[in-house]
Amino acid sequence: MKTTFAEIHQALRSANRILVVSHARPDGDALGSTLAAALWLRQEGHSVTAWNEDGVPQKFSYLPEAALITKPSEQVQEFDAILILDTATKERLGKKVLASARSPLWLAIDHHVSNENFADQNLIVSSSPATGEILAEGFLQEKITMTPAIACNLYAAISTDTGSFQYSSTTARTFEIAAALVKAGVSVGTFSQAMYGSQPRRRLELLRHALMNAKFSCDDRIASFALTRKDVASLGTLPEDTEGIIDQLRSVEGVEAAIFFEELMNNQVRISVRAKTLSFDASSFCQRYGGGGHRMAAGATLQGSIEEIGKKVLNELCENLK
Ligand SMILES: [Mn+2]
Repeated sequence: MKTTFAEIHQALRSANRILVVSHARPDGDALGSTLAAALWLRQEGHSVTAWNEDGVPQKFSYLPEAALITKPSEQVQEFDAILILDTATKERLGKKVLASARSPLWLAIDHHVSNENFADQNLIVSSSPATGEILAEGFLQEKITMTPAIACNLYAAISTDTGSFQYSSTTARTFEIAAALVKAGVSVGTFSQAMYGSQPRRRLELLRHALMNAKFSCDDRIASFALTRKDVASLGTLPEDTEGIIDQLRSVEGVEAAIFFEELMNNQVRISVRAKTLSFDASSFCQRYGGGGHRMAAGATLQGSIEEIGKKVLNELCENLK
């Protein structure tokens, strides 16, 4: 069922125990939205639990009240409602979350165009650049008090999912909402420094490796980079380090699509695909491999060796660009 923010707010009023969750391998939008929603519901007097399958990666420890998010409990836990944020499919919540969370009422707020509307009530705004923006819009409509902690989490959600307000999904409304968040207490300079100016050196080593090994194909319209499990071991890379590396490849003049191949266990390869212009749709390209995401940023997981998948996907991507 489709719904509005006001209806979700209404449905949550009678719920005492509420679980707020988002997708596994969380990004800034997933975590910022989870924390903003958890803080909002706590301030309305609910008993709030916030989980993420993978907890909070260290690089997101700058988010105010980040410690509110824990990994799911081992035992099954009953809730009156589950609020799911930024998550296109049920499976993306992760196995442990799905095994432990029980509730008669599932509510979802998301902006993925590939969202499967799997909850009982679904507020999906695919034109929105971030789930954090849909939440902020709802908070403004419903006159919900935004504390500085709530505002910072929403600002981080929007800033990270728009590539610092650069992607074409960024609208005048995005800046109006950002302005409202700054008025509510975000210190732009200090907070941006925490978000983008405090990378571990380990990540720079990965970037160095990526730039040394970048490949250009399809008449230099595609830039790609592969990371093997051997590379991960020698560089000491953590899963959270890889995000954003691909954007360096996309930023090269003439490149229309960038792709990152990451070797996983069990002969699987994860691909992350980025588009530069609206003429190539990364989400529909990834859907042919069972993945999805957004027009400009999408991903999928494939079965096979990294060499074999690299060749196949690069060929099909080049075909797609023509
Ligand atoms: Mn998002």
